[in-house]
Amino acid sequence: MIAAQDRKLALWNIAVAYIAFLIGTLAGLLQVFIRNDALQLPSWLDYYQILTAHGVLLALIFTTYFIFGFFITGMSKSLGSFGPKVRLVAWIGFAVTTIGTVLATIMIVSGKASVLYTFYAPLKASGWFYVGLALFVIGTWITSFALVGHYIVWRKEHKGKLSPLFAFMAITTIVMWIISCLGVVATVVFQFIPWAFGWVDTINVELSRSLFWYFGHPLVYFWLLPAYMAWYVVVPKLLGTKVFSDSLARLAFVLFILFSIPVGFHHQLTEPGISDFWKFLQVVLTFMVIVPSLITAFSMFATFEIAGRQKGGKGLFGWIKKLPWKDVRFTSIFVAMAFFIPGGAGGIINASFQLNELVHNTLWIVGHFHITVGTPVAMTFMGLTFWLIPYLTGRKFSKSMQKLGFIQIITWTIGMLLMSTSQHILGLLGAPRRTAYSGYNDHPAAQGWFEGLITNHVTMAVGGSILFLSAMILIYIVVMSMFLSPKAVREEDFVDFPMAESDTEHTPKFLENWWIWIGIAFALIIIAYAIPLGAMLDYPGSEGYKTW
Ligand code: HEM
Ligand SMILES: [Cu+2]
Repeated sequence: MIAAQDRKLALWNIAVAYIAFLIGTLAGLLQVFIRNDALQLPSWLDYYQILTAHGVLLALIFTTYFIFGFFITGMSKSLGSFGPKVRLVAWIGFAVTTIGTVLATIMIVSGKASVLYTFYAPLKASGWFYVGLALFVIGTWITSFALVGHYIVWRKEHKGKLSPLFAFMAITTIVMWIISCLGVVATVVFQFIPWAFGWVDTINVELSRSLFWYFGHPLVYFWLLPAYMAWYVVVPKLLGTKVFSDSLARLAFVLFILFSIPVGFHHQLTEPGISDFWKFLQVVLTFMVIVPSLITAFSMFATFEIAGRQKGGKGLFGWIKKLPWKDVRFTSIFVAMAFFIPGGAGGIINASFQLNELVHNTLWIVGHFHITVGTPVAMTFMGLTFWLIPYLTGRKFSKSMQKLGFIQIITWTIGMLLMSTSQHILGLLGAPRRTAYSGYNDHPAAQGWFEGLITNHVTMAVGGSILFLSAMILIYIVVMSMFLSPKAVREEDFVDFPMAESDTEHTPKFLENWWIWIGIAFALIIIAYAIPLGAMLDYPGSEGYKTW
């Protein structure tokens, strides 16, 4: 059991995450109904306001707070309890992040910032929305520094030793996060804030979008790497085995630092302000990320097979039957991984020059990120929640809770299959994303989109409702494990943090030499970005627009 003060810190982070999840999924439910012409909003509430809340609360707030809650717990468990300074800095980080979150949320809810979570210029929100965003990011940096500080203390006390795998992976993720946030901080502080408060008249749109996507792509890895940490470190323990290969795991993670940042242009393939050469270069670098992704897939299946065979699984696939399917902590993460197979393949499609033309800005993209962040990441976090909160509160995770956990996972799976499949198909047919319901003046082409078996309005509404039901079951589990479930008293009732052993005997030391990886990362960033961003500095600016 980790120190009580560290538990408190982690629990506060997780609590904020689930408040965001509650409001965010409610917004999602409304969206499904509005898009399908089944709900008309009152005049004071706007579709784009709700959609902004959904994107910000789920993709930014829920993920980030949950990730820090997980990191704080795992760092305290693997490196030992935090010292008073680390703890204080982590609380300051939490406070600053939360002030930013509250400020940005108030601006969205009061209708002053319906700019969607990408806040593309020249859409112009209240300046306080951007101040909220800046505080949010700076707050996460402060928490990150606390965790890095804790790690540095450990390294000093264990000279020449490799750090535990969990801590190494958390620090890798944080390094990537800090480098990538430089882009969003630059555009928010130097472009958006002066413009939104009226100190300057215009904004350089292409530059702001490029700085956003310099951050926006690694952002998806900031969500994904903590899920991978669970896959690498938690799953083997649930299977009763060790990490398949410590060096392979560390190699995959450092490759993510290198190849997740200099690739933002793959979100801007349709933009005229960037020449094809730079788009091409960044697309090539994008595809490099397939390497650590496949390393991860390989390690996972190797772990499954080894564990299944140790338990007596025979033949080519007999080991599959021996996996602990009745343990919701495992099954949830397995389903999450399964969703990532089509999710990852979709990512390769999106990043391809020509196919991007077909899917860009259509509902296909919405289908895509609901089977990447919306399920593989979110469901891994759900699978962690089942034991993480009881671990932190010292409460029981009873048999009936475990059953409820299964119902939650199954409903999320069904709801997401319905919703995301229909979104993928509708996108291919041509239906745009980020729109409230529009029949395009009853144009037959638009009407035809909704005639399919799973693309019709009823199926989609059912899918969205099942998802929301699932989200509410999860909220129930969270509230129970936080406040109401009986305290564990007997030894066997205590829920533990499943952290697998990892042999570092054969792991090369250079994998933990940060200067190498940070150095190469910056070299790649400069190669991919210096010239095209330099050219953008001369682009003319645009005045702001409020379209809502
Ligand atoms: C109850 C579950 C959910 C439902 C019913 C739902 C529904 C939707 C719908 C219908 C849209 C498309 C809106 C449009 O393009 O007009 C959307 C967008 C989006 N969703 Fe979800 N979603 C759910 C859960 C999630 C989760 C768990 C995440 C991430 C962790 C997520 C992240 C996003 C993001 C980032 C967008 C894009 C927002 C934008 O275009 O600015 N959603 N969601
Ligand atoms: Cu991307």
